[in-house]
Order: sequence, then C-alpha cells, then structure tokens
Amino acid sequence: MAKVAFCGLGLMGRPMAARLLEAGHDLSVWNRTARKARPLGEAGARVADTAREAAQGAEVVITMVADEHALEEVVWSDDGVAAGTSFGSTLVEMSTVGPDAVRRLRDRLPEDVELIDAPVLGSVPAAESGTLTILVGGNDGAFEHHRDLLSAIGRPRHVGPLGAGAALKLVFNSTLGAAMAALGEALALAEALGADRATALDVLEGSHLATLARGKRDKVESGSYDPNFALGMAAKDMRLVTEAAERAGISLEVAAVARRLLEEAVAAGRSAEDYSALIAHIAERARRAPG
Ligand code: NA7
Repeated sequence: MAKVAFCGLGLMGRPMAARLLEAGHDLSVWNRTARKARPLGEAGARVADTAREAAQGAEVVITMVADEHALEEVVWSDDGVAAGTSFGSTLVEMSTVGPDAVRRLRDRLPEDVELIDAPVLGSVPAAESGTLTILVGGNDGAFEHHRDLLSAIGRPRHVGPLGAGAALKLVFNSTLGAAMAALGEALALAEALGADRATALDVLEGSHLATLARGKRDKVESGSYDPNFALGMAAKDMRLVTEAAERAGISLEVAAVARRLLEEAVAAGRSAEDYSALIAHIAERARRAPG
C-alpha cells in the first residue's frame, strides 16, 4: 500500500480520499478550510496543517482543487506541495484546470518529481461509489505504476502523454454547458408556448438530451438545486474551454454562449447551486425578455 497525500477535500476530493483510505493506503490529507478534513481524520487519515506537511514523505501527492489559481497556490505557496515533495515522488493532478496549467506545472516542478494529469468524469455519486472515469495523461511507465492506486478512486484510462487527460476533460465538459443551456431553452420554450412542464419533461426524456432531462428532472421539478456539480465550476470549465480554443486558434460559438449564460447565473448568485440551476436562470431570463 502506498503513502499518499491528498490535497483538496471539496465535494469531489473528500469522497475520493475516503476511497483511498478504505482501500488501505497510508493517507495524509490537507484542505484549506480545515474542518472539511475532520471526517477523514476520524476515519484514520493523518490531518496535516499545510499542504507541504501532507506531501512530506508521500510517494504520491494528489491535488483536487477548484481551478488553476487554486492549484497554483496549493503547489507553489511557501507551505505548498512543492516544498514538501521528495525525490522520486509523483504528483497526480486531478482537478479540472486545462492542459496549459499542467504544462506550467511540469515546467516548474523539479525533474525528479513525476507528474501525471488525471482529471475525472462523473460527479459526487460516482466519486462515492468509485466509478469515476479517470483520464490519465503521462508516460506509459507512470500510468502503469499508479494504475492500482487510481483504481481505488475510479476507472483509470491512459489517454496520451502529459496534458492529454486535461485536454480531453475540456473536450468532455465543452458539451455539458451547451447541453444544459439547450435543455433550459427547451423548457423555457415549453413555458412560453403554454405546454405543461411535466409533459414537456416526459417528451424531452425521449430526445437527444434524454440523460440530462431524466437526471435533472427532480431538481427542475422541486426547484431545489443541491449541487452534485456546482454551477460555478461549470462556468469555470466553459471559461477554460473557450480560452483553450482561442489559444488553439479556433472559435467555438455555442461554447461561448454557454459560458456567457453560466457567468450570468454566477452573477445572479447561483454559483454554489447545481449546474442544472442554469435551467432556472434561463427560464427567469426568458420571462424577463421583451415581448
Ligand atoms: P469544491 O467542492 O468547490 O472544492 C474545491 C476545493 O478547492 C476545496 O477543497 C477548496 O478548499 C479548494 N480551493 C479552492 N480555492 C483554493 C485556494 N485558493 N487555495 C487552496 N485550496 C483552494 O469543488 P469540487 O470538489 O466539486 O471540484 C474539484 C475539482 O474537480 C474542480 O476542478 C472541478 O471542476 C472538478 P476550501 O474547502 O474552499 O477551503
């Protein structure tokens, strides 16, 4: 069993770290807001005061934080991960931060620290049940070496060299904002045309958006958007998608609109709600529209 440090115990990080503990790994944990680490401490993990302390002596350090700015802070601050990593250890970056942030990390990390990017597909229920898909970028040897460890968290799939996991995560997430916006517009249209919402949802469950319509139906009908995947994170992802596209020299029109709608919903105070609250935001927007 490996000596592992897990930094970032948010909605996703906490259940992922819990699975490593249950699998028998020797686990140190750290989170900026210390109280979130307590349940893991009670379950047997060592709770560190700083990311540096968590990383000290660990063979593998996992980061699972909000975005590229959080990652920068967690790795490079005086008490950060980089100050604690030792020769031959591996940093496994699992947040959604895009390939550029992974490249910047590689450029600054010492050569004797291995880096793999391993963002995940799936939200809290999949994190709890260990059924996340893990998109791993890195060399063959590093992937094989860490396959068993990652299998405690989900289903690792080697998708290419360093940065390939982060890139494919953006490819995957580019569809989420657009699909949710399309579902929101379909329901806004149903309302505007006087169609019954429950019947509209029944019909949409037979559409190309079936999985989304079915999966988010309870939230839409109850109007209560407890987060499985926070809207603020979806807005951040669509920002990363459009920025990556721009740097690659292409323009993505639908993604740009989805980003704008999500950012509007954040400005309207919906950041901590589930990203399906975009449906409610679009409905409100449609009701306000002239005419
Ligand atoms: P959460 O539940 O919002 O958790 C975010 C985590 O990132 C949480 O541990 C935060 O610590 C941490 N964070 C955020 N900013 C910072 C800074 N500046 N320094 C240190 N730590 C920070 O998100 P999820 O768990 O749903 O998602 C995590 C990633 O997976 C994200 O990239 C998603 O897009 C996919 P806090 O508890 O606020 O102190």
